[in-house]
Parts: sequence; C-alpha cells; structure tokens
Amino acid sequence: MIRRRALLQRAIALGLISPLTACDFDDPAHPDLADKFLSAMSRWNDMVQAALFNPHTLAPSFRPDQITRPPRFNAFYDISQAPVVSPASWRLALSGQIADQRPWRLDELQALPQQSQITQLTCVEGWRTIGQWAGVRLSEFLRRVGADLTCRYVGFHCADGYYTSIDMASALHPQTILALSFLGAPLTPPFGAPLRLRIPTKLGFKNPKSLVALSVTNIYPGGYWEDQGYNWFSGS
Ligand SMILES: Nc1nc2c(c(=O)[nH]1)N[C@H]1C(S)=C(S)[C@@H](COP(=O)(O)O)O[C@H]1N2
Ligand SMILES: [Mo]
Repeated sequence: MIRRRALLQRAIALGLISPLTACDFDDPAHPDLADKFLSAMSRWNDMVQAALFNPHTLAPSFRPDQITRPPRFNAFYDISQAPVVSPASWRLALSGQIADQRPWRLDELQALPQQSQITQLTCVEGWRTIGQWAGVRLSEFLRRVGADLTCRYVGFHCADGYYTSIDMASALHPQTILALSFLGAPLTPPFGAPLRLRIPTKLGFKNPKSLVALSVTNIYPGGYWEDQGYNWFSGS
C-alpha cells in the first residue's frame, strides 16, 4: 500500500493526474484515464508480486478426504459447450524460444515421470475446490524440449480458444504441472482433457484446460481474462 501511495503521489507530482478526486476518474473529457491508470497499477502490481514470489514456497496440500466432490466446473461458457478433443490425434504444439519444437503426443507425456498433488483451485469468483491432479512437472518438460529458461513468459493456448500466460519463475515452480489426470483417472473433457496446466500458486483462470499449444517468449502474451483487466500475475 505504501508503494502504491508513493506511485500515486509521483503520478500527481508529474501532473499525470490532477487534481485527484474520485470524480476526475470519470471525467468525460478523459474517458480512458481511469482505465489507463488502473491497468498501469495492475502492471505495477505484477512487478511487486513477481518480486515477492518465493520459488521454494509450496502451496498447501490436502488429505484425500478433503477433496471436493463432485468437482466444480468453470469456463467462459456452459459445461455442455466444453470442447471434446480426440486423444489419438491430439498434439501439443511448441513455439517460441524452444530448441526442439516437435509436437508432443499424449502417450509421450504419459511416459514421463508423473507428479501427483492434492491442492486447492481458487477462482476469482470467490469459490475454491480441492482436487487431485497428476502429470508432468512443467520445469521438467521445459528442460526436456530445450526451452530458454531465461525467457520471461510461458504462454498457453486451448482447444476452446482460451489462452493465458505465466512468468517463468512460476512455470519452474515444483508444483506447476502439465496435468494428465484427475482423481487417478484421465482428465475428462470439461475439466481439461487431455492436458491442462495445474498451477496451485495462482488463481483458477491461470490454469488453462485442454491445452493445444505452448510457447516460451519474451513478448507479453496476455490472456483471455487478463486482456479484459484481470491482474496478470494473480499468484502468490
Ligand atoms: N480452456 C479453458 N481453460 C480454463 C477456463 C476456460 O474458460 N477455458 N477457465 C479458467 C477458470 S476461470 C477457472 S476457475 C478454471 C476452472 O477449472 P475447473 O473447471 O477444473 O474447476 O479453469 C480455467 N481454465
Ligand atoms: Mo475462475
């Protein structure tokens, strides 16, 4: 809060906002001012969150009896509209700063070492579910394909057109996995079949389902909700 106030005061001193009253944010002469200010604050917030991020701090784990049943679905559409992907023809496309960009098949991912976790998924809408996901550590996958781990972003695209991106430090976190299964069985279509990102250090919308493409890049990839104003880092 102190850093935010300092930023605000600097902005006023620079004449970026003047005079500072709530009404001026709605000034019809400057319709984008509030939006621009808030998105600048959100980007500032990203920097602070990234600086505070501890790559060794684990998100809480839960006991099997704490798992939420049935699991709760969420997407930008109704559950009946969830994409159904054929596992046999599915491929994960790779692009950006990755040495080996050969697309990956499902059986190849299944053959890699799997990590299981019972963690909580928290949606910005204000609900949480506890589930058990298993899959390949993203850090392990990125090393295997020769990704440039000094890049800033890992971006994801999904079968339903959804997309999002995360910072490299969070991508390399030990609990960040490319999940293939839920409760010991392969993922089902509404919950991200055949492959989803599971990242318990970030909010639900940073957990893209039904992945079709992954990229490693220094160009800010944004995201479906992020581009509509949700805070990009959205993590701990
Ligand atoms: N492909 C895709 N992934 C997505 C979404 C989506 O609309 N499409 N919604 C996100 C949001 S907002 C949440 S809260 C979680 C919900 O995951 P769940 O359905 O497994 O609970 O998925 C995230 N991943
Ligand atoms: Mo969400």
